[in-house]
Amino acid sequence: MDKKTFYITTPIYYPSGDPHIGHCYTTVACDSIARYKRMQGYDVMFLTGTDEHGQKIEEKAKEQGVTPQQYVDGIVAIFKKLWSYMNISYDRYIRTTDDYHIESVQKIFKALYDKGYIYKGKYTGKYCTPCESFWTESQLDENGCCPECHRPVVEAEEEAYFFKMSPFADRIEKLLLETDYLRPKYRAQELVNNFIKPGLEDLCVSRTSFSWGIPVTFDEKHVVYVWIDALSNYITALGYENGAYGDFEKYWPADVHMVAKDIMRFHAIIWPAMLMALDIPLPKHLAVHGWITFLNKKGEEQKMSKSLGNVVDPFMLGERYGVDTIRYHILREMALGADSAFSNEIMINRINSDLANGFGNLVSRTVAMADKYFGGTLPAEREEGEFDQSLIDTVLSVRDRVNACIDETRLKNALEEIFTVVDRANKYIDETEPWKLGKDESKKARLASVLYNLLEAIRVISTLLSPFMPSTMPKVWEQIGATESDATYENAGKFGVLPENVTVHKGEILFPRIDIDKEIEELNAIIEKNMAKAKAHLSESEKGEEFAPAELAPEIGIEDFAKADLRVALVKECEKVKKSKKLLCLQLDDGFGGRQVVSGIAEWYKPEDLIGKKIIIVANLKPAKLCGVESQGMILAADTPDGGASVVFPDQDLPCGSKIR
Ligand code: ME8
Repeated sequence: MDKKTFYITTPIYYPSGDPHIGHCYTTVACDSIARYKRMQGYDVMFLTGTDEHGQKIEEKAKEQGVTPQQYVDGIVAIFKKLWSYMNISYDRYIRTTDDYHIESVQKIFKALYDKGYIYKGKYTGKYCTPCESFWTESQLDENGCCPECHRPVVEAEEEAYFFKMSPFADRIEKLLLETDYLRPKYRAQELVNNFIKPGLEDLCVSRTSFSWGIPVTFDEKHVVYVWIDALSNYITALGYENGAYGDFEKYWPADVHMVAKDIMRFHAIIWPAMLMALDIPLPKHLAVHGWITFLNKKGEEQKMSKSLGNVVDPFMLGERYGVDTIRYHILREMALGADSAFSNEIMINRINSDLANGFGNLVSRTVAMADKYFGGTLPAEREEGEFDQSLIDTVLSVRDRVNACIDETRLKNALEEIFTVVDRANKYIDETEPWKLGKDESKKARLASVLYNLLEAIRVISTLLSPFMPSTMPKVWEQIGATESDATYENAGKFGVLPENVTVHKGEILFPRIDIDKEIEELNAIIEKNMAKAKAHLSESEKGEEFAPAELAPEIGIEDFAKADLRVALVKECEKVKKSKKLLCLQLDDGFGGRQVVSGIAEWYKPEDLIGKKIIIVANLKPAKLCGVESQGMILAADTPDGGASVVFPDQDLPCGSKIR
């Protein structure tokens, strides 16, 4: 018989900045469920990816003088590096710039149009005439002006396609209120009251004011706008309406979509409406979690934000405490649906109490005693005693209790259940006092039973913990003398799996205890430094815009740096690129016969500021077209605190073509 399937997805993240601990939460949560389901024998499809189109990406790329594709490629590489660092076992990674996704979205858009669910209308919004950009109310700056140039905006209209939502209102209301699609359920009523009762508004699904998107096939000046592109990923990644994969029949409907509350509405209302319109079965569950917020020293909860300098960097945490420890901590702290405050104190206390003193200590004490009293190998003689059955009962019931939590996406509770066995086993040590038994030759059989029962408890605990902490648990198995085949899901429901004369192996301390005062001092110093930096930039900035240095890119070797060929060049001519407020086109003497480079610095430099100056270029960059003009390279400029750019000039007159290393 075919294996049962299980399909789980994270949101596809915007590659508009470096990923942080918030992105890690959803991804680690889905990874743990995916691993658990694989352990249970399911054929799992775990999907994650990136949502790469839109005006914001187009703008950022322009600012940096690169193409949108080059821009997203750079950030996607960081996302993938983080996922590999965090041990994320995704089965597929979708990028909305992948050809097969584009093909499917175009077909989906056309199908909805042909069915009469998409129609052409007019989009009304706030328009900045000088920037030629539409903005939503929430994107405007604090004075209600354009967030880019800070000049007043006007109400304006643009032609756009809309998706008709009203035909699906009744079915969606039933889905939310009468099924267990939405988790936690208590959020359903607020969605119905806020969005369905007042009448479902049609959704704008195309734009003409920017071009970095999937073209509408039957009306090429339009690109598909945000949600039809993004939400479709869950089916296009399986091969819906494309030939790249043939997994739609096998895995759809999805078992779990997991998202944070910011995008709950889109997944609870718009996504079901789209699927209903396409006659596709609905996903089984939408699990919504809250925000990881940052708890500052005054005990106030803050949104994590780059400009406040309080973004928690998962690479830094992983290096200090270990990736599995961080995985455990974020999952253990957040209840489904609720926010969870991140603070260094909470994290270190949690690591010390649960991992160092709780589980780590259980393993090291048990293994050390087996080593000390029996030279590592338990004898065959046994003597049952008081407290054994109570421990065994707790061990034997835990798997079902964890299963129930996993099936309801309650990972915090799943970990709590596993730790009831850790606590029970530690209590069993206090009750049976093996150190006393060890001193009495006549109690050796009893001691062997006690240690065997403890090793069995650890085997079951570590098996059930392995989806959450995948790299540490094999080390536990090594220490307690278990093989991978002892540590299976099936065996997690049994007691007495290890051989009676099992041999333990003393090993490294799994979770070293952290000196909380010293550690907090160090971490607070890091955070204060970040905050001070962010603040200093704030006061420097004339416009009152917030600034914090961009996060460091991942480390590279000298050989990677050497691939970039940087040269000195002279600006001979320079002019603005027509139809663009941001781009300058420079004619350069590069020492090799000349070249043309386009750069997104027109807001800060007039052509005459640059003509006659020596600058530095990346000379071996693949040519790219910006606003239709070919650019053969890129000029070096630094970010300024107010969000501008400052061109780098050599401090002496160097010949054109001089190499920079
Ligand atoms: O919304 N705490 O992408 P996005 C917890 N592209 N989770 C957090 C978090 C925090 N502080 N910050 C981010 C988008 N997340 C769209 C989605 S899906 C078809 C399209 C996580 O990059 C959380 O999962 O803004 C949230 O839903 C997601 O990142 C938003 O990611």
